[in-house]
Amino acid sequence: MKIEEIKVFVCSPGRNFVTVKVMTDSGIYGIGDATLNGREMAVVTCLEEHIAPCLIGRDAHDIEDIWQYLYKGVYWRKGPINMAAIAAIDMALWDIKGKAANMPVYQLLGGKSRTAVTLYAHASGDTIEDTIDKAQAHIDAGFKAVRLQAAVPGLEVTYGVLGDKKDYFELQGNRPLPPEEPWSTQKYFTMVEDLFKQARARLGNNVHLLHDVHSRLTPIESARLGKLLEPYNLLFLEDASVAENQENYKVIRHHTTTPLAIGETYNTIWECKNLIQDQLIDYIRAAATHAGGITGLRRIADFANIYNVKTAPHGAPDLSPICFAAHMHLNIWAPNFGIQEFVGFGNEQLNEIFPHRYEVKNGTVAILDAPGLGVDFDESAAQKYPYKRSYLPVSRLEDGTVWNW
Ligand code: GCO
Ligand code: MG
Repeated sequence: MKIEEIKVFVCSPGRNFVTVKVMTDSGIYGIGDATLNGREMAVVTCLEEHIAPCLIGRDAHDIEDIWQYLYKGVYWRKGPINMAAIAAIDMALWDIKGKAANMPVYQLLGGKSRTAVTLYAHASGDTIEDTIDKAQAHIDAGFKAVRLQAAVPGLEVTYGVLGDKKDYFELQGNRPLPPEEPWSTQKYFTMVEDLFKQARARLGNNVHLLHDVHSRLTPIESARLGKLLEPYNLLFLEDASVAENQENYKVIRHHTTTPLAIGETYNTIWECKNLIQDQLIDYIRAAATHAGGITGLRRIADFANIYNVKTAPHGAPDLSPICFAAHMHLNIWAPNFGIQEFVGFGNEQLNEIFPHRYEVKNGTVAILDAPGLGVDFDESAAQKYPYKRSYLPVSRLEDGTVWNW
């Protein structure tokens, strides 16, 4: 089954998505997600100019060989742009193999380890009360796990808090230049302890609570936060500090038993090898789109399994429904699956472009037995929503210093 053509699309149904379609001479095609928030067009160029020409005429069944060819063969290994491009090709090839075998991808990975995939929902509010109200609504809808984020009083904006926006899919289209957002660790600490104290008091102990710090703390501050939150029994504390230096997490781990999660920006196993091997984290959050596709993430999951680290794939709104589907297959298969982040299936435009039959019931997604990934891509619908340049915000301390993401 030869690869005949590789098409690349960028569309913006509220936010930008880069999609790859791999066409074969058998008539079967596969799709992949190559979205890299704020650097979309760099991935498009990588795919169109550098990757697509090398793949025409190759056997679409050779997933592993093509992955190695694009990873090792390029000389310039790793990196978010290259790995997002590899990821999209890889997902598309798994989609093709599944369709050719008339099987869902999870069957090709080794079959199912569970009957449904547990999700965690987001509750993000302008106030602590508002956040807890939103969490309660998710619990009432059947969710067993909720991530809590609340605006930090005294800061003009807090990243990830929705404010008056209906959902995340409205948020990003209007950032033609990176907005700058202030950060104060001191103000944050006052808020965050209250948030979890009040949440446990109102929501009880029968729900898993999570929190994302977006890497704003130094390791010793993260250690302090982990200790402070121990009484509230979090499922995990996410991205407390950056781990470019993986040793950072030794400082945090040494001081707290709050479970730690990291990895949504990772591109390969190398960025988390020591974190996993030294058992410095509990959940690895790498995403198929950013960590080399299903092939890349499968390797990370298997390695993590040896060290009791569970998977918790990134599920932000800047990953397309194709990535969501890829995660579903990995989540159904992985013996060490933990939990899947979930922010909803998005707006009407998004669902028109990426039709699928995945459904949420009681905070879980059931297995879908459609062949391949179980999601499609409508080219003409995508054309209605052209690319709009858009950036993530940049974080600064109150004195103007550029701060961590
Ligand atoms: C999450 C993430 C997102 C990211 C976003 C960046 O845990 O969902 O932290 O909010 O910031 O995906 O592109
Ligand atoms: Mg995060």
